[in-house]
Amino acid sequence: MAIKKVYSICGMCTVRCPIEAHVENGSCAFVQGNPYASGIEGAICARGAAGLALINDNERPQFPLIRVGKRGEGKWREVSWDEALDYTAGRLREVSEQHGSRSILFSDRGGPFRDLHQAFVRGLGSPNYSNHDASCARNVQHAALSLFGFGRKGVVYDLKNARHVVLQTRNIFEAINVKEVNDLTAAMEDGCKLSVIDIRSTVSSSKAHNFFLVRPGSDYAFNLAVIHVLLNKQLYDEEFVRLWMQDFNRLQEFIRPYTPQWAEGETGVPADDLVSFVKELAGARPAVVWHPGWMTARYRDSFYVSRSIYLINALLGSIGAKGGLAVANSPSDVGCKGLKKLADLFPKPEEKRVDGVGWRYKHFDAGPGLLHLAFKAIETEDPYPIKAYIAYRHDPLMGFPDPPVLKNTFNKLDFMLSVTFSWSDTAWFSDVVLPLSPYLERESIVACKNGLKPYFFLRQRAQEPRFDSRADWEIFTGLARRLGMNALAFDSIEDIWHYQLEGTGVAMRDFDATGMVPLSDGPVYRKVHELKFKTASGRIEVVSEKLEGQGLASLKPYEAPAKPPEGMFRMAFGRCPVHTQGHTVNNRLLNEQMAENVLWLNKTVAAEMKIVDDEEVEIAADGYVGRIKVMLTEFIHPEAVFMVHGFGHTLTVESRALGKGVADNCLMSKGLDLWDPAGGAIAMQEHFVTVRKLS
Ligand SMILES: Nc1nc2c(c(=O)[nH]1)N[C@H]1C(S)=C(S)[C@@H](COP(=O)(O)OP(=O)(O)OC[C@H]3O[C@@H](n4cnc5c(=O)[nH]c(N)nc54)[C@H](O)[C@@H]3O)O[C@H]1N2
Ligand SMILES: Nc1nc2c(c(=O)[nH]1)N[C@H]1C(S)=C(S)[C@@H](COP(=O)(O)OP(=O)(O)OC[C@H]3O[C@@H](n4cnc5c(=O)[nH]c(N)nc54)[C@H](O)[C@@H]3O)O[C@H]1N2
Ligand code: SF4
Ligand SMILES: [Mo]
Repeated sequence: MAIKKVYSICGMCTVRCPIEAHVENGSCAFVQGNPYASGIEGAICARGAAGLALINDNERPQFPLIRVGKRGEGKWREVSWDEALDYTAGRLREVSEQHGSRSILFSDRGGPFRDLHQAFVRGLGSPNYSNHDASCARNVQHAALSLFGFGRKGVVYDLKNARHVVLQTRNIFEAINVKEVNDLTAAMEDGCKLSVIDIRSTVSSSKAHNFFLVRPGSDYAFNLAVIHVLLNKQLYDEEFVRLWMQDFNRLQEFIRPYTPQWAEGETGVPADDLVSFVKELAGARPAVVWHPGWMTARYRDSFYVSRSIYLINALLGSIGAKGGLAVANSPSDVGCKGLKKLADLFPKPEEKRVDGVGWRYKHFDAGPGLLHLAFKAIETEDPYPIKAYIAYRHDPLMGFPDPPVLKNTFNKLDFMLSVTFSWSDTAWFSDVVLPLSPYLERESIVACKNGLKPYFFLRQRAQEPRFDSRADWEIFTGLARRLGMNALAFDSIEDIWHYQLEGTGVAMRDFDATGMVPLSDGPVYRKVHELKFKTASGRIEVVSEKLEGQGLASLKPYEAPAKPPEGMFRMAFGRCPVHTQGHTVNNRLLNEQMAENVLWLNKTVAAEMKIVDDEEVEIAADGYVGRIKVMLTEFIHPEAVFMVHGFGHTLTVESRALGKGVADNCLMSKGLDLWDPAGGAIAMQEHFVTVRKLS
């Protein structure tokens, strides 16, 4: 039988690896990584391989739905697309007329397809385009901005050429990005060293040359001591510092008290071990990647941890270096024209953002703002009311703390829409659910990946939708047409692609061979004196005017994390290799791999509590009580318990996920108010729980 190969982009997680889908008789039969993509070479992770189970899943929204019962009651009317889009457009128009277009809030997932959604929100006339990142990487983003003037994606982790990689709050071999895994594995085969700093052992730590098990929340102490050793023992890159570090003397002064001996008392890592580690790092510089972290919405000082990591990389001369945090090239950096932006179809709204970003909080990135502050504004109507909310590819009732409080907030809305390909608590709570075709059944706008070798890439439909679902471009152009946003009312995806590619010199047929169009012949590195920072001084700013202007410290003195109250544990969380957040738990293949989460508990502590391995216990915090099995290990810090995020589903429409395990975000009462004014993100690991033996 003839097999058709379709080059596309995985959508099982936010990484979006290039893939090759094999299609037989119009059905997708097999998926693998795109063999032509560097660092992928045919590879895919378990979740990517389970993409077929997603399209074959009958337990996902199959038709447009309009709520008939109370919010969250799960009573729906199945409607045609015409009715759903007419109804949605009508409700959005009503809100706009009554409260102004600014009263519509949209939350998205960051990434290469956001231009279409940003265009839609601009077309609506609202400044309130937001995303999930206040619950993910905002602290890293803001740390990069405060030091370099550009965001975290202004550099790439050149793992392939690194000689020493440090992972701190980053579990690369389980929280997967296929290219990163492959590049790091290849580098390690060539002698690259790996050091891991975590509160528990992971697959990453099991492969590491150095593993530091630190007290939860003490990372800043560890890093300050590293800087202390680098400076005190003159191990840093003097040329880089002379060229690029502004206010270096302020760092020298600040770091004096933070000796390795002092840090030992905070982190539990012996001072001598830390000193030898720093010497190893200095020996490998500048080909060092100390990863600044990804899911860093954890502590009140996570922003300063990320800042300290970037400073360490700078001291090692690894910013911009081959094998370090090399500069990510955009198309214009390699002499090409970038994609024409759909957002430019409409003027930028002049209205202030409802979350205060850009005016009340001048030090934050206005791009997607801070969603938890927009949620707060729904409640307070300060500075103005928000009356409609569109959750696109977003499940804040699982991805943000304290769902009961958030539901109350959502109850103040006149209209709530969810666009999604799987059920979620947020979709269940919405007024309209528009079923998105899963990625193998839809095409997306052309995407651009900045990097050492920037390229354009394309998501193409591998098969027709099994149900009455649609692609996002179909949904948003359909709404645009009904709302009189004519510029965005494209008739076909080809029209959108042609618009985007205008002036780039790239044609659609250029994607045929591999699904990707590289914009440079090979990787392009900058020499150290060619670096460019977008700060006022043009250098890396140890002291940030923007932070200081808001009354915030650039170099924050260390404050030890709170000790868990007697009989309680700090609630820690993270990922596992076979699930993506909460949205794959009901996937048949992945559910077979891991159906429920367990509670990691320190063995010695468990023995004192007479809890044995695999026993079911009660976990509770502030009125929320759950039951979960324990997994005992000596390799977790005794102050913490840990669980994989995304479990504890309660929707009856998801039979495989229903009632399995516990949802970590339910254990974070009042957590929406716990956020860092310097970094902007929510601090989700500042919560304590009790664990009780049942019998
Ligand atoms: N398989 C899989 N891969 C994914 C995802 C997924 O859902 N599944 N999601 C993607 C997304 S959106 C993201 S943001 C990334 C997240 O990627 P990561 O941030 O690497 O993933 P996490 O597992 O959240 O956290 C990493 C580690 O932080 C540790 N940790 C917790 N508290 C502390 C602490 O106080 N100090 C230190 N040093 N370590 C601590 C945890 O034990 C965990 O091992 O993964 C991406 N890749
Ligand atoms: N307590 C706690 N909270 C967390 C975390 C944690 O570890 N613990 N992790 C945080 C992190 S790192 C992140 S990134 C966020 C993630 O938070 P979310 O972005 O909300 O999580 P997802 O489950 O990836 O996606 C949400 C919904 O989008 C739908 N979806 C997935 N892909 C697509 C798509 O391509 N298009 C559309 N329209 N819909 C899609 C899914 O069906 C799912 O219902 O959560 C954060 N919140
Ligand atoms: S890391 Fe896995 S799930 Fe995520 S995009 Fe890549 S293949 Fe897909
Ligand atoms: Mo994330």
